[in-house]
Amino acid sequence: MTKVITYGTYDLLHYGHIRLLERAKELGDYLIIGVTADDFDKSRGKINVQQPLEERISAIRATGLADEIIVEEYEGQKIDDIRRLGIDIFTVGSDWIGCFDYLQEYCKVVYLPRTEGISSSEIRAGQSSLRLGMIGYSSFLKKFFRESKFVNSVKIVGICVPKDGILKELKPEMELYTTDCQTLLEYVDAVYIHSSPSQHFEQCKLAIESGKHIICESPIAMSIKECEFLVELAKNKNVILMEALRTAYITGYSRLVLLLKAGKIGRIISVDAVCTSLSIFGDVETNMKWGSLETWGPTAMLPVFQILGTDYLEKRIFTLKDEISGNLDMFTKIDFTYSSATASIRVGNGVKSEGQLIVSGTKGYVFVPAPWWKTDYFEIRYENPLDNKRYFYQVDGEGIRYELVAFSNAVRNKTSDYYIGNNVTLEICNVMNDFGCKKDNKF
Ligand code: C2G
Repeated sequence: MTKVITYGTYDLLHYGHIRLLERAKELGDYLIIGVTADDFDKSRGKINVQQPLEERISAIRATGLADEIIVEEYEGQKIDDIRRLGIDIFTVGSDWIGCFDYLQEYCKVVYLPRTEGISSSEIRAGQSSLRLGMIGYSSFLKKFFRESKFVNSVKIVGICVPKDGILKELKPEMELYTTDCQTLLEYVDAVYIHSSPSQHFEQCKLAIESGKHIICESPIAMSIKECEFLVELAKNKNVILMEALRTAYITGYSRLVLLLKAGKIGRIISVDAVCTSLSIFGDVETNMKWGSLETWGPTAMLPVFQILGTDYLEKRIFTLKDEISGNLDMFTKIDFTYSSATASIRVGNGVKSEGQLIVSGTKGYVFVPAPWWKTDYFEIRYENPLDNKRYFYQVDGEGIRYELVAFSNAVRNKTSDYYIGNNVTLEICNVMNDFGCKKDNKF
C-alpha cells in the first residue's frame, strides 16, 4: 500500500484545495491530510485564518478524500509524521516548490501544479472588510493603525480626535478625520476607543446606541454599574463589545493560563505582576495624561483575576501621586487577599521596576520575564532544576494584530470569543471605581 501525506491550512476550503487533494489521492492508495492548528498558523505568520481548526477539519472530512486526518502543530512535525506513519510520498502544491526537498531523505517528494486564480486570501479579501474608526488622541493610535494593515478583514477608514490637528500625521491615511464622534459613527461599522479611561463609558454608550461594534481599551468603564449597563446595552443592540487588553490575545499568555489551570505548578498561592513605564501614557500634545493604574492596572490585574478569580476577600491600595501633575498616581500597589491565596500588582507611570510576572504554586512556580505582558517566553521551574520547562512563542506587533483578528472574527461570527471573562471585565472596572473614590486606599 502506497501511503501519501499532504498538509495545509484549508481555510474557506475551495476548488484549488480540492483539486490538489484529488491529485494527491491518485498518487497512492491511502491519503493522510495534515491540517494546521490555529496556533501553528499564527506562529508561521498566517494570522488571518478565519475558520477555527475544527471547522477546517470537518470541511476536509466532508470531501471524503481523506483516509486519515491529523493535525500539524509544530515546526518539523512533517519528519516525525513521515517516519511514524510510514509515508511513501509527501506532496504539496507547486507554490512550495523546493521548500520540502529536505524530506527526500525520508520519502518521495512530489510538487503538484497549483490551481491558479483562487486562494483563501483572495476569498477573504473579497469579503467586505470591517470598516473601523478610531476614537482618541494617544500616539498609540499610530501604532494601532500600522498594525491594522496586517489584518485583511479590517480597514481603518476614520478617526475622531478631541481637537483639530491632533495626530494630524494620520490625516492623509484617513477617509475621514473629524472632531465629531457622531460623524465618525455614521461612517464606520465599528470603533476602536483609546481615549482617557474616564471618557470610555460615554463614548462606548454613544457607539452602541448607534449600532456600532466596539473594541475599547480597558477599563471600558469606571464602575461596575456603568460596565453592566454597557454590556446589557450591547446585548440589546446585538453588537460586539470587546475589551482591548492585548495580552489576553497573545498565544503565549493564554497557553500559560491553561497550563496553570491544568495544575502544572500545583495549587496556586500567589500571583505577582509588575508593569511600569517612564513614558507618561496619554498624549503630550493634548497634555491629557493618565495615571499608573489607568495605564497599567487592567493589564496587571488580568492574570490575577484569570488565575485566582475575582472573589477576593479584600484589597489594600497603596499609591503615590505624581508631584508634577498632582492628581495622577505615579506608582500604585494593590494587594489582594483571597481565602487561600494572595496577589499583588505594582504599576508605575514615571517609575521603573522589573516588569515580570511570577506565579507561585505548591509544586513549582512560573517565571515570565519582562515585559511579561508581551508573553513570548516563560519558564516553569521546580525544586529539581532538571524538571524545569521553557516555553517560546512568536509575538508580532505586541499582540495588536491578534486582538484585531479576534475582534473581526467575533463581529463576523456574532460570538464574542471571551478571551476575557465578563467577571474580569467587571472587576477591573470595580477596582478603578474603588481607587477613584479612595475606598480601600491606604496612602
Ligand atoms: N493549493 C493549490 N491551489 C490553490 C491554493 C492552494 O493547489 N489555488 C494547495 C497548496 O499548494 C497546498 C494546499 O492547497 O498544497 C493547501 O493550501 P493552504 O491551505 O493555503 O495551506 P498552505 O499553507 O499552503 O499549506 O507546510 C505546508 C503548508 O502547510 C502548505
